Amino acid sequence: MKIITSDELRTIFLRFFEMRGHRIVASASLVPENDPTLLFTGSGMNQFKDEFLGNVKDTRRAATCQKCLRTPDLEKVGKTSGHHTFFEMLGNFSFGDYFKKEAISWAWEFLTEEMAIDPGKLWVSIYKDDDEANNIWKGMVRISQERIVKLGEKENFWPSNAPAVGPNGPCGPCSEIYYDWGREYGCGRPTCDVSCPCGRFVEIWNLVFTQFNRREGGILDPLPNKNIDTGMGLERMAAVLQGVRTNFEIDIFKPTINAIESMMENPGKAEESQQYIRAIADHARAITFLIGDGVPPSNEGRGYVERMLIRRASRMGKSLGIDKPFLYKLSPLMAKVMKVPYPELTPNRERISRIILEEEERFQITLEDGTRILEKEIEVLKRESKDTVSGDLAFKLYDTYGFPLEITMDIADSHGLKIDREGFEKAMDIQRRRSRDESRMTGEIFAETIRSVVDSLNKKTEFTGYSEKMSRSKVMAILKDKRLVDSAGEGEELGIILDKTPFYGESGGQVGDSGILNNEKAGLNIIDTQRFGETLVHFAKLIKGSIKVGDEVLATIDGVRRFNIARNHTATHLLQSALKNVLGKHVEQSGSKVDETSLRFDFTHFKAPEPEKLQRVEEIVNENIRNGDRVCVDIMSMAEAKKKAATAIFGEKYTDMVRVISIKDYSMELCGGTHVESTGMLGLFKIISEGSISSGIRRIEAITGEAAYKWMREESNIIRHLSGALKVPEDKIIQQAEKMLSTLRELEKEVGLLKLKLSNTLIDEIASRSVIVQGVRVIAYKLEDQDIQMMRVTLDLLKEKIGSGVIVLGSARDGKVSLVTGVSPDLIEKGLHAGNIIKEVAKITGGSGGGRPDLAQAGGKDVEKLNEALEAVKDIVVRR
Ligand code: ALA
Repeated sequence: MKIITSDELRTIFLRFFEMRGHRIVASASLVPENDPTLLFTGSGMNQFKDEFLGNVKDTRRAATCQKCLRTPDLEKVGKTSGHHTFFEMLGNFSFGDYFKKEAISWAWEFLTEEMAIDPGKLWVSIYKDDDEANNIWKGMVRISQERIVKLGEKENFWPSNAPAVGPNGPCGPCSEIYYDWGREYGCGRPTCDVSCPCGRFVEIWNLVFTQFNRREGGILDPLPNKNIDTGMGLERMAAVLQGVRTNFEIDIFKPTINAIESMMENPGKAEESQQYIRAIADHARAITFLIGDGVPPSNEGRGYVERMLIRRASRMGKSLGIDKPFLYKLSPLMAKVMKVPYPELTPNRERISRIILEEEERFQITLEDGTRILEKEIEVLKRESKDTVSGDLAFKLYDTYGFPLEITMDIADSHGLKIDREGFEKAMDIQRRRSRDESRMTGEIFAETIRSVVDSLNKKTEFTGYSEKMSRSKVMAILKDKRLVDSAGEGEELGIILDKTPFYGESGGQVGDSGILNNEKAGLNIIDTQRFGETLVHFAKLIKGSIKVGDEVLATIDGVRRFNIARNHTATHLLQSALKNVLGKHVEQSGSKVDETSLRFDFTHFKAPEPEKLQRVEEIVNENIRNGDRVCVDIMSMAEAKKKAATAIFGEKYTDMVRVISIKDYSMELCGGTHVESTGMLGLFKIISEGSISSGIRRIEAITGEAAYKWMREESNIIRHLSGALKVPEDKIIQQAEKMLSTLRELEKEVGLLKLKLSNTLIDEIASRSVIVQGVRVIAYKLEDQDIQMMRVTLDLLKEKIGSGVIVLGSARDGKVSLVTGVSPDLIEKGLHAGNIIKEVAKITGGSGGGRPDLAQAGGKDVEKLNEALEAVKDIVVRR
């Protein structure tokens, strides 16, 4: 067997299948295209959904090396020889073309001839009922029957257990190929075979024979087109070919592992350290690729997984004695190792590294505080012989110190303790509610009590508001002051629960509806509607009459407000699609707020979008509005939604029905909100702000409909006024403003020059006129025809020049006297006061004034008396 590098392995694999009529297709992004429901691309077949379903027919055979990311085995990463988060999957695919015979014999040929693996080292497993595969392995390939292990649908069906538990859709039996490291590496038990987890056998290739379509009830219909989907773990195969026992010793990981060890002060060989080093190497690679594929760290979805990986690796680094940020140094290394298959990483390596560093720094700060708190608590728990960290503490660490639950779990785990997950979830729930209730008059205590009361009622409210603005409803419960009451009277503030209602309860970023409830006896204003599980509570004020449980009421929403909310909600869908279109597929919603006045949309993106791009986004949304596209609402199963949305029908099981909002071919979102029927109803869409709200997350605020129109009108009013004020036509405003600004700049320059001139000549001249009276330098000087501003400037310059002294400047202008006085700090200490001095001086000119000890100014009437007044300054200073 020859030693083969990972780069060679990829190339040889793809060539091998290219020679056999396969189209070589590039790896898809880790972020599944057009599929909001699937977190990451987790296998080679994800990108071929249309081909598998027979919707696209131009490719019959394909081969890929696919970047994959899976997190269910996160805990195992580093602890075993062959688990990863990020990994590469080599695969060959047949879409209604060749089937088992070719798939099996080519796999065998590739392994034993192309890779020259000793056939005596290979074992296979097949699905227990798959005689066809058994015959091919035995009859064609000529493997002895003892090396063909028959297993059940857990191991040898893909997706695993599909016949019994689903998901519905294409699936099939599979056959796995194992490499046998030898008896000496195993458990030694006589029963040890490919299904034994002892490590002797490693699964290197999974051949899936996608031949059934599963229907409800586990019925397997044969597919008209039989497909082949295979997946070979590149790292595992490379380990076999490079003769190393763990994936972390192959060429891809060596440089990273060495780099981590070189950062450690004592790179011992302890098993735990080794596990951490391996996990760090794994995570460093995953985050490098994730950021490369456009996923910045964040608090939701993909970004959250990434943040968790960074924090996990960061913390492990700390356990290894690496105290400073270090992960960011590993990503350029990874870019280098992977530059042949993924050249796109190279130009991005600095940027990726910077994002990681920023995240590491942020985490370092919180980690120290949080760990200290947790470890203290763990000490207490141990002393008390308890084994569970409370949910409240886990939540506090999450909320205040930014600890993902996984990290708290890891730390607790390393002390042999558990976490009260339920308690954590509960605390989390309360927090969500609290932040939502913040703005409500009722406040948090009321809100929390409402929740417990509502929960105890166990009454679901039917929501009729998708199609109706009004419904005849029955009062099921009335809440008053945190309690259930049977009836209520005029003026009271209440929570009303109805059997059915058109009022939308706040959720999915959309605010709750307002409106009225009434009947012959009563009238209630509904200020807000909130959702507590499946119960809707109307926050009401009883305006007239009285109400009791069992009453019939007419529930009517504020239709105009709802319409405006719907406009803004539909606008967020248009905005999301336009953002993806203009900025790229990495754009992912990370929050939104929709009410009747505006909408807010938070999304993942690294940098400020260029103004032209933002303008393009706005343009596209407005184009969609002008086209008056229909907004379609469909209810379907999650599986169907996934199928429509994209590649993700495999892997997970969903039974829930979901609501899908789609607009033509450009927008499809799972959404429970209320929308307009046609994009045209938005009228107009205007972005009013864009900015960053945290690293990698941007926020757009926008308005629609009348608000957008009014905003535009206001803008044009401003422009009209400006045009009037600047006395130029509207299209010349910018030019004129620029001209004025440049004039202003010139004037400022001139003023500066003048000041300079003053300081050079006049200031010297005035200072030379100073006299010393009783050790105090005094200047009393008349300036010719100066305004007060200029006098103040002169005073400042004089102060600077003489340092210690009393200065009085006077000037006559337009028949009036102006005076300014300054006293230096040392003389203030001796009791001199500018305000008092100027009062006396001003009096002589028939005026008055005053001010602070250091600076004062005054006015006088008698211009003739100015000289006399200035003459008096010396005496005044002496007297003081
Ligand atoms: N899709 C198959 C797997 O992921 C090949 O194992």
